[in-house]
Amino acid sequence: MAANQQAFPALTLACLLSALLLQTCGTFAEDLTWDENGYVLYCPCMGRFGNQADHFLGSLAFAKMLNRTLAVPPWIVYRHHTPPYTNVHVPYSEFFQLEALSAYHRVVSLEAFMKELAPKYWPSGQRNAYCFETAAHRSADKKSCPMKDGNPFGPFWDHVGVDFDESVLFGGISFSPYHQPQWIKKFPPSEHPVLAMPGAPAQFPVIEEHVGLQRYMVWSESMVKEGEEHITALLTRPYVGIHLRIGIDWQNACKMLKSGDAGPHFMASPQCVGYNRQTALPLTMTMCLPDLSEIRRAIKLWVKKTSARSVYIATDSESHSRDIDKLFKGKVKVVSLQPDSAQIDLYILGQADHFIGNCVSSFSAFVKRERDVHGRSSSFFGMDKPGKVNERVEL
Ligand code: GFB
Repeated sequence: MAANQQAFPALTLACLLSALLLQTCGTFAEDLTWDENGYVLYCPCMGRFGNQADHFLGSLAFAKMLNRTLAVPPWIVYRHHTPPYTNVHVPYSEFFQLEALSAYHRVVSLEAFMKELAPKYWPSGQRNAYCFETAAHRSADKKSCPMKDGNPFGPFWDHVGVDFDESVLFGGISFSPYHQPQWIKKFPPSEHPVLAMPGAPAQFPVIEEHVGLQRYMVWSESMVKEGEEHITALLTRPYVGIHLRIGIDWQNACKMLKSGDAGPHFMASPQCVGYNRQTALPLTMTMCLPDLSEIRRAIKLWVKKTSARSVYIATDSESHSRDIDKLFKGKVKVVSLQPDSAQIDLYILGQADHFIGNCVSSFSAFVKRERDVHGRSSSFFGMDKPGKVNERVEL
């Protein structure tokens, strides 16, 4: 992937023109100007893409709540099974348009912040870390934020060239709007210009109020081009896209449901059982880990309902394409790619005429949110109508 950390040639030209007229592109122009309202920096150090995306939406909302510019971090991609096994840090703009975020709030890429602004306004020696007291208690001296302890923390801050000097601890506040006045009072930007945190200042999963921020996550031109090329080459519309999250780590995670260690709110499940704990619908094992008969049932149902001519299978494991193929006796094309980029799967699922996702997976949740923004239909394995228990088996 081409590193496109902060160079927006086409955009820069557009900005130059509009800057002459409107002076609107401050955040994206080559020469960044310092925001006196301060910045929020964080490491997307929990989970893989879907988890990081949930956290990103909450962090964006948090930065807006404090009226600080968000330094948008790169995505952390893990290579647990591929040499050299080190993490890759993919600039946000490689997958999504950074500039599209500014319709909601002021942003700058973390890479541009470090290159253009940090040397002058946040120099070494003045780099404070901010964390909960409880987090600091886990460190060796019990009073330092564990900013660089272990993977992915250390490699992340090393990637952007940051060492921390002092720790500022806080407690008794959360990232919710309820505590906005306390944040502002505790950390005025004049004294605390850069709030750098070990993790995202956000909840997981994303809270209901922030789900709609997905509209500002717009695929980059190169992702659209690549995704559309795959769709044209492989699929005939209408097509149903399915997400099979069935690999070994997922089987282990769903065991918690079976053993009763998890309630209806388990990872991304609020997206289908509802966000209110009091009124949440039951979360079944089929919704977490659909077996082959449920996979076949749901696909058959939605292929029939949408008169689909092809099925796209995205999976973390086995595609079951032969079994699915048999269902339609060659009348429906069944396609599965083995993309090394999860984002291509996400793109293709987002564009499907209907999507069947996994209720508990934040990878599916990304697709569901994007489809909701564009008014496209989605269902889940084990739940044909989101927010409604399956009453009978429709075929
Ligand atoms: O995205 P993610 O946070 O979703 O993590 P969950 C799952 C990762 O597995 C994705 C790969 O980011 C991909 O790298 N993956 C899963 C897939 N499904 C697909 C697929 O259909 N196609 C492709 N190409 N890749 C959480 C994890 O996963 O599950 C946590 O973030 C933890 O670390 C937990 O493992 C149990 O919410 O599904």
